[in-house]
Amino acid sequence: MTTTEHAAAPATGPGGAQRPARRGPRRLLAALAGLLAAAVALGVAELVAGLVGPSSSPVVAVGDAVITLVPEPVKQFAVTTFGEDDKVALVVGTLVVVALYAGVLGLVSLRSRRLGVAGTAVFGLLGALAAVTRPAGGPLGALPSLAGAAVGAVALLALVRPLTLPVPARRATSPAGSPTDASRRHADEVLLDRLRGTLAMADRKGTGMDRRRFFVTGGVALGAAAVTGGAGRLLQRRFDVSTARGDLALPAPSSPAPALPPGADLAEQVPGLTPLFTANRDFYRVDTAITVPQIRPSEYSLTLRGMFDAPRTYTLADLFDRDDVIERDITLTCVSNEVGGTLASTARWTGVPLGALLRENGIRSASDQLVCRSQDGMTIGASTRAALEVEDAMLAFGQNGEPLPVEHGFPVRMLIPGLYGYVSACKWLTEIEASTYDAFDVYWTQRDWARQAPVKLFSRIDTPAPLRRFPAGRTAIAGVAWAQTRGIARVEVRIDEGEWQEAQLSPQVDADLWRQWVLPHDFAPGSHQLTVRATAADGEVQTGERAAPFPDGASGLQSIRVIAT
Ligand SMILES: Nc1nc2c(c(=O)[nH]1)N[C@H]1C(S)=C(S)[C@@H](COP(=O)(O)O)O[C@H]1N2
Ligand SMILES: [Mo]
Repeated sequence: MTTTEHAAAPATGPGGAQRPARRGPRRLLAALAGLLAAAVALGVAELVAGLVGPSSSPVVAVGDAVITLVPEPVKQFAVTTFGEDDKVALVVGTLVVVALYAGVLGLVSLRSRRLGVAGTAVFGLLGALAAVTRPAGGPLGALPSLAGAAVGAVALLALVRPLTLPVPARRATSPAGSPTDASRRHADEVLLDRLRGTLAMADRKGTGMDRRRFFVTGGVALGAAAVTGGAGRLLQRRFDVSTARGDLALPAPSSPAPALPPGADLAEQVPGLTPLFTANRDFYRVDTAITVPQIRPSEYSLTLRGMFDAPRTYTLADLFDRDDVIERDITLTCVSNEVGGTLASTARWTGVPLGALLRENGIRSASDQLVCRSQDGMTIGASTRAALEVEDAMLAFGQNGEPLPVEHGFPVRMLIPGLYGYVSACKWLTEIEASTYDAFDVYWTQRDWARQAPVKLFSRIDTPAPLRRFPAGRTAIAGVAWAQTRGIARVEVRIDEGEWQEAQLSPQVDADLWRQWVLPHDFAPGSHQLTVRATAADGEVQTGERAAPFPDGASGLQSIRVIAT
């Protein structure tokens, strides 16, 4: 800048001239100052997180901490309201809270810069605390929040300053000997101000503001926020393991999955029916990870410890090179799945038999719980007995012929058919501790979910969709049903108050795989009530008794109204 700030101000004309501030706009600008300072702080924090690691980003760390701390009902509300976008909702929510706080800090800073700086420091300390206390977080995790807060405080001061200039400063005119328009305009302004009653307009502290300087500083702040934030995001990509995942070749299973008979997938004929296998990108996802753990295959290790005679540690190559690699078709279900819900998917999994691995390490019979730990600090408590006895329980590294997708646990997760995911399917699995239920409360049991939770007998109508109009006449009613480890024997549908009618089933391939069912029906025009129920191979008939997902899985029959026109 070649001119002084005071000379520059009048040159911008009426809007930019320094004048005693009216309170309204000044407060607005102060709030904006707070927001811009917060943007700078978050940008700088992202930049430093680009060096330290994505989970140290304050937004992520605070979001993670919120997930850990919020009461279970709130979490369930979030999952039912936002579904798989729950984490997006959380991040947006976190940002809204940050924005409100920042706006208030801006206003506070008008009165007291010291308070403004203190408020920024609190903000940084909270972020740092959240990052350091994350299970995967070390002391370096504090850096992004602290650096962000420090730069944010400087930005806040720089932005608030032009809003709180002492009024007498207005009288300083342009540098010596410039009898310009500007100074004349300035003089006019002073006169005008007097006419308007300057004293009445200036606020109690007698301060004025320099809007032009505010907006210039604001522009710089915004640019800095965008550049640091963008660069931080780019740097964070270094931690991404998708390339390493792409380079990985799965071992051929010594025991492949059973061949499917031709036409096994009824969805090929029935539009709207769930496919027999879920494409990896469509596989439901439930976890507490805001940033997905990125584990390099070369750095992966699985540690066994606790109640074993001779526990060892496995690399990914150790697991890949075993000669007992299996491939199995298994449906995975979430305990939060409601009656009629879609939190279940099916894949062809490749992995190592869990029971064999536990036995060869000498698991002790006194262990009744496996505490499975993931790289991001999740603990999942699986029944030792189920792990040893359920056929096809495995440590999976392949999903539908590819390495596990990063969101689904790359490089290794656990699967125990017949148990809900929260008591079996630990993703990003790095440690199995043979323990007991008495000795250790895992994440979900700390939140009062049941210790043991077998998947309940379930059936669902996929088509016709509830309340959607479809042409009267012959239409397939169809859906899926599962009774894991036992298999589905029968699915029946009741139309209005009629008799239960038996549906056709997809071939029984594996008891752990869901079965599709189809019942063609001639629909008379009008609205109809459809109800579905399944029977398991052991004779259990699906109960009509309603239970909510908490604490051990939903039950009840799905009944929907459909409209033929
Ligand atoms: N590390 C980790 N593993 C986890 C979870 C989690 O939050 N973290 N969620 C569990 C739950 S509740 C379910 S239902 C399954 C979901 O697996 P998916 O996301 O691959 O469908 O993963 C389980 N494994
Ligand atoms: Mo789940």
